[in-house]
Amino acid sequence: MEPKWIQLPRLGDDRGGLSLAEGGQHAPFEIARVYWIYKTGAEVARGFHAHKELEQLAIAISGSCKMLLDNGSSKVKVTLDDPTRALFVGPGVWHEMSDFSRGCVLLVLASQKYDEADYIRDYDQFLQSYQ
Ligand code: T46
Repeated sequence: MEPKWIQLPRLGDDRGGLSLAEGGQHAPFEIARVYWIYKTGAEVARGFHAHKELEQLAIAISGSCKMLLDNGSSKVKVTLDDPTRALFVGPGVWHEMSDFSRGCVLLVLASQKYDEADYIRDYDQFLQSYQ
């Protein structure tokens, strides 16, 4: 599968960087929730689920990590290491995050509030639905 990257505005100047994401413009959805993942050890892998409806943008605003994306037919592993570039993670995409650098902060903008019922956490069940 092809990863979908969204280039965010770079408004930095000689004082430092400044980037942004507006709902409905840079994010192709209205933003209902923002969360961030930090202090994850280099040996830790997390994710291991797909969402049924949730749309998300993931941005490594500090440091780097990798994300495996799997749509049931093909997989791709990408590196998030640029605070001006967002990865779109749509519904029906199994994702696994790994290789967190020291100090990595992964910011995620989500289209819906948290709902555990939207998660598919069993890989066989995911394949049954999306393969
Ligand atoms: C995703 C990837 C990229 C909440 O109660 N509210 C929330 O908004 C979130 C995000 C999580 N939680 C609870 C659910 C679990 O009991 O926090 C706990 C840890 O979440 P989880 O194990 O799902 O974390 P990750 O890193 O595996 O996955 C997270 C998001 O949950 C998920 O939607 O796509 O990051």
